[in-house]
Amino acid sequence: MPAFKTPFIPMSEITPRTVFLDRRRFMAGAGALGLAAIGSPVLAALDAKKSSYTVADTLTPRKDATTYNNFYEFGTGKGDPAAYSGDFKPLPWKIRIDGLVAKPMEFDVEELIAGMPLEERVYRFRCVEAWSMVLPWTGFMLSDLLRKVEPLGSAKFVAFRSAARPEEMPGVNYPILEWPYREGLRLDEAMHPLAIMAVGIYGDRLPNQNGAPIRLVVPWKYGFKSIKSIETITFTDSQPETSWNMAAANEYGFYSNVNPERDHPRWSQASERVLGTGGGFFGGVERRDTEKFNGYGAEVASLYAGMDLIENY
Ligand SMILES: Nc1nc2c(c(=O)[nH]1)N[C@H]1C(S)=C(S)[C@@H](COP(=O)(O)O)O[C@H]1N2
Ligand SMILES: [Mo]
Repeated sequence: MPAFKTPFIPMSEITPRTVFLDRRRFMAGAGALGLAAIGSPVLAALDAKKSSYTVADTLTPRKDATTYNNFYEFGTGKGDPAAYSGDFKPLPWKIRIDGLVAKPMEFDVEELIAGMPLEERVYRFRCVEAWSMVLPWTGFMLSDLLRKVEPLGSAKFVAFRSAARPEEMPGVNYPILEWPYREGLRLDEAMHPLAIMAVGIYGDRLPNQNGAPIRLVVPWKYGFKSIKSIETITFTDSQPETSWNMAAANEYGFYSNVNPERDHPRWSQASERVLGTGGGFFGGVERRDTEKFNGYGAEVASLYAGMDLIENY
């Protein structure tokens, strides 16, 4: 593994200097990409039923989806997660669900994968940085997992935490974000059928850089809500703290529903760059208009009836 070095660059810091650093570091990391790609254990391809939750958009090439990543536990450069996640051990893996539930449980992820009805869904995915992709995810509905622990009536939110392993995840040795990375959903959002726990992309198990062995995918929200490599899920009665909100509350709200009508304080959210269409660090030169709720409004807008989505960004 090449020597790891991360400068202090928040996700929001899209400046010419960042671009310069990133390009240089991306090139430096490129030699390690092949190694990192075969660093994950060899596992059987996932056997999943095709879901009707699918969009017809052109799929993002696998190569782009696995080499252009945000996963700050492995560094802040887009190429860092692919270059520096080779030592990460996604197996064996336990995921614990606790808090305001009748039956706190711990699951072995392999047993979970064997026991859950797996589906493949093609979702649009929109990063708050204004690039987007379209991926075939394999997974199961988050609601099917959450029901197993029998949530109490007092539970109103669900809090998620990623692994934070200084030995395996070089980025967590730097105070870039509050570690472990944490995210949260309101309970009704978490129970929505579009919210899934993903264990694969393109029919194969998740590469480390995409959040192995298990991650959240919430396609109507900005990408940072879709927390990777989850170790714990906790039911709470108050809104949980989330890492990006703790870092810059005026820029990254708790809801973070994709919304072209509410610009980021420092850039427009009206359109997005399509990942895989060139453009290096910027993740695409082709643009498309950003859709409210990332195009999933027909399914999810009712969750926010009566809410001011500019105020509750
Ligand atoms: N634990 C953790 N989860 C994370 C992140 C992260 O840095 N750490 N980055 C988020 C952001 S900003 C995005 S856009 C997506 C990227 O997912 P991908 O690499 O599979 O495209 O992961 C999200 N989940
Ligand atoms: Mo993101």
